[in-house]
Amino acid sequence: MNLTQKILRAHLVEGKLEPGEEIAIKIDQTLTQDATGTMAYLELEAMGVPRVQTELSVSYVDHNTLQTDFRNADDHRYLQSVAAKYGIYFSKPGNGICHQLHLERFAVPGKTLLGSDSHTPTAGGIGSLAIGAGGLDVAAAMAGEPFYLKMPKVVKVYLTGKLRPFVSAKDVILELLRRVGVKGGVNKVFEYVGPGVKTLSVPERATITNMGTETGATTSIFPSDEVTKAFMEAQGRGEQWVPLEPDPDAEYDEVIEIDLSEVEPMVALPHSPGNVVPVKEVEGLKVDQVIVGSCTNSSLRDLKIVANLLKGRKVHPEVSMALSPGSRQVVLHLVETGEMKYIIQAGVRVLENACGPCIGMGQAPPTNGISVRTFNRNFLGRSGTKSAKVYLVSPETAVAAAVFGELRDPRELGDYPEFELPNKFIIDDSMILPPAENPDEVEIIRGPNIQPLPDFPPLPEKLEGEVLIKVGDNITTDHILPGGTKVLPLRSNIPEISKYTFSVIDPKFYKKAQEKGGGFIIGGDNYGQGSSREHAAIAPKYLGIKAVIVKSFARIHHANLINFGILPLLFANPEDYDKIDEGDVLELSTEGLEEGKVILHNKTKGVDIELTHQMSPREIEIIRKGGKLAYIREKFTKKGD
Ligand code: MIC
Ligand code: SF4
Repeated sequence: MNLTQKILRAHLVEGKLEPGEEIAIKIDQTLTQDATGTMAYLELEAMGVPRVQTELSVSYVDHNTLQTDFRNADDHRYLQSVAAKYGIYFSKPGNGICHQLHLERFAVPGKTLLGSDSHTPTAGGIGSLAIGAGGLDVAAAMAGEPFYLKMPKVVKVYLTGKLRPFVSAKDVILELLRRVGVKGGVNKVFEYVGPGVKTLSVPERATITNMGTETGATTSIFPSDEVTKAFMEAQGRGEQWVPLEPDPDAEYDEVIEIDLSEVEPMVALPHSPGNVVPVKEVEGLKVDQVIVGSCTNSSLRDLKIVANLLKGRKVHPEVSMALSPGSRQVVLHLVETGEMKYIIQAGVRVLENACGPCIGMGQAPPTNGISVRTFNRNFLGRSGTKSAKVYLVSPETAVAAAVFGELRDPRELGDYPEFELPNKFIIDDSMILPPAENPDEVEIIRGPNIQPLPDFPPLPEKLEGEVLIKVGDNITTDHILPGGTKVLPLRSNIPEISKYTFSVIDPKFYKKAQEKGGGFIIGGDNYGQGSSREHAAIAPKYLGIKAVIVKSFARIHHANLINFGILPLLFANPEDYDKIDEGDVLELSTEGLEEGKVILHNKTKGVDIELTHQMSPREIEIIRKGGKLAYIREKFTKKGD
């Protein structure tokens, strides 16, 4: 068996481990972050279980930390009180980014982790089977429900050789993205094996599994070996280490080979992480802004290289360089070794240990600005400036851009600095609060911006309405519902946040949806790629969207649509996409769902179009009930009878 099959087998609750089959697995650990967490905990409360049923659940606060008014702070207080009551660890704002922290302090090889954030696979760097999901699925896992997914294909990524100086893990995942694109990983797991594995440290492996998300993959995973053991010992968690590797004769569905010694410095061009070319091809591009950070590249390894490359150098006069470190542990080390001094001396703007600019919380680039970032996403408008162009690179290439004022091959910086990672990390968990010992005494604190989740009725037999928007391929959840300083604080208030639905593409969408009383969305391939934010399903649902009809879906968004009772339908013949325009009136009956065939009648054009779907019988049952909350409530009520 391969590694993925081994972990899945050990956690299998239902189904067969055959690609495409629906399986259910037991979840050992969960994580949430604040931007998806408030909704997830409102859902958990609605399920009526008194304490979480997992081995470990952690609630992190890292996204909404700007606190420009009461709303973020109210959410933090709500999250802290829910965590205390329900048996969840709470990581305070300022402690760091959820994925970096989970890797440092909690992730365990061989365990399953479900997180309400699409970059949960970061923990795959330590050998955990870590999957991103919508908040409702994570809430259900906390309540003890298994997690359902389509058994993915397992791709062997065979690594040989060793990275050369100035080429790092980010370049490896950019190279994979160059080869497979942003939908090349849908319903697949990338399992990294081969002699090259041992040349990569755990944080480097985590950079690769983190950004594997951008291929659409279910997750990515590395074996747990001596390197993993040393990392866990240095984190004071040696006793949690277990060895884990695929059997020597393990079988895989596909094979990709990467010779690490041949990887070049790479860059993802605007506006997709899949637009990858070697840095050499865009050399000389003038740069306005450089930012290092995000859950992809903010480990101690990454910031040490940044500090040592900046030593004795200055940020170019026409460049603004910022840094958002991954965790307090990382910063404490940089302070202790004096490396933080090189960063400050160079003229870097040091920010809080949080997601920050990665999700548009501050540091928006200037008009038409060129921004070079070590992040994982460069979707249109995500930086906060719609006319800006964001380029994704490694920490090494970011420093070169900051120093030269233009994109350059980082090897032009001269000698690659020597640096060492500590045998013992500085461990200070004082910003991680354990759950309350007397949960009954804890009162949950809700601010005025925290609105209960609206109730959605069961699916009607007949759906009729207008096409409110027709979009193309690779529409991201940032298109459907953006992040940023204005919208993110509304994550616990569906009526308010729904006003921003599709605002990046069509600012009139909200008004139109209101006037028409809802309707349909038409899209192309890979609809809903990117984030796990279930708000990209809840807000359209709230506005009366009945069905989304596309050529293909991204995994998490497909699940979120079902969870909130929006029909996810597919064109049986992709060319029928051309037979529908915005403004057309459509009509369909949901009778044929169980048979997998739905006939759509385009009343405006007078044509019938054949549709299909990828929902399992269980998912059809959920959608018929109006969503997963209603489905679970019913299940728990039955259990209680
Ligand atoms: C992102 O990187 O897009 C986010 C913000 O972390 C999201 C979660 C969210 O929208 O809250 C993700 O990746 O799932
Ligand atoms: Fe935070 Fe950015 Fe990572 Fe999302 S991708 S979890 S916003 S750092």
